Amino acid sequence: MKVVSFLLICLFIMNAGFTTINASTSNKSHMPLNSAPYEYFTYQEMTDLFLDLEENHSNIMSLASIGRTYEGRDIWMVKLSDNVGENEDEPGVLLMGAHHGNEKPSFEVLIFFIQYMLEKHGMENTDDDNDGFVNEDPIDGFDNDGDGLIDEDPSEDRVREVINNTQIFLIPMVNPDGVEYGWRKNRAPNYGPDGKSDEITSYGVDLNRNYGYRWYFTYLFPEQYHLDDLLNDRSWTYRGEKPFCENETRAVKNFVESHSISISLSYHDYGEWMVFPWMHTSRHVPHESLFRSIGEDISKINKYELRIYGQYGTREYLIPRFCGTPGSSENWLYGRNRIIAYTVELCERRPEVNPDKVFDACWKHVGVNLYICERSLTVEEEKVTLGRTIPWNFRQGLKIW
Ligand SMILES: [Ca+2]
Ligand SMILES: [Ca+2]
Ligand SMILES: [Ca+2]
Ligand SMILES: [Ca+2]
Ligand SMILES: [Zn+2]
Repeated sequence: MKVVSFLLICLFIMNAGFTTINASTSNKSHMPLNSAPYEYFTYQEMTDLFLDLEENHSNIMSLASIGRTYEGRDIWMVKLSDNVGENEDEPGVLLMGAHHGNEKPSFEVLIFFIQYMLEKHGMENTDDDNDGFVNEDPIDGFDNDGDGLIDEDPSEDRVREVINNTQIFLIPMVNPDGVEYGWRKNRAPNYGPDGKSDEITSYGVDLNRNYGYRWYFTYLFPEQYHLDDLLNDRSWTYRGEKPFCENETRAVKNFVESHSISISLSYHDYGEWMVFPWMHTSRHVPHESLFRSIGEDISKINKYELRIYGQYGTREYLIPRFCGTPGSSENWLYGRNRIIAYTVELCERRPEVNPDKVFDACWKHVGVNLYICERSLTVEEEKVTLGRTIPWNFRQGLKIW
């Protein structure tokens, strides 16, 4: 049902976008009174869709389970690329959603993106807005042709080029148990904070605190990291007994370590802002200029604020500026694997139920995802040339590689 309606949705967004674009930044109104709340995919609907899409697009899409959750759900990974069955010498992009199960737009944008890519890959270049020009206004947040409409005629060739030249890996629901249960953490039982209790004391680990990078650093500054919460199995940010003790984070770890990834986005909601490492200290990352350059480019497309942890006057502070998120995926992706990794917080509120707002986030992030795929073609080289603007030594911080 959702597949069939995809084109209609596209048309709807575009039409909605055209009339409201100028007002949208200042428009504080919520959902129109008569509009039904947005219906997000369920895990089962997403699974059925992916099985269906794989069958119909097996040349450029493959579906694999990278692991199972505590409740036995497969953690699906979708790959989009030409020669999809082979591991080609093309840059890899990793897009993840729903580390937190109650952040539904984070998987919705990825499901939307997958459908968009498969649909457009097989299409001739099309004059989407019927103005006699073809592909004159790509999804980049700007009115490229000055006709008052934004992003109304994106390029089908662009989709083909991205699919032909990169390998896109998507894990839309890292935490399907949490999605189904409708909460932040996963659903594995806890036996006390250190696993030593005889009885179940609570359920769930915050998966975006369970990645194993600078895990023990938090003990140096317990108050700044809200260590009590990280260690309390009943809290929303409980990080688990040890790094990668959860099926979901281990599945991502094994996947990343067996694939070549250059850039990664992890979608969350909410707030309409983005961050990049470090997440455990306000000190600058070695590749800060590269992180800023890509982050600022993304910001032009989605108009989200790029927040910079280390930017705190002219001094560098060891402790985080605003609490930080030790154990987050970005910290480990960059710290251990040198992947240029961001968190993107979608939407203005949670839950976002206004269909216009959800569609708007989906549409913008088609542009963002296409952009980072394109940027992945040069990023390994940029890591060397633009790379380490900050000298890396013990005075600057702890040695990481
Ligand atoms: Ca077009
Ligand atoms: Ca056109
Ligand atoms: Ca335009
Ligand atoms: Ca545009
Ligand atoms: Zn989140």
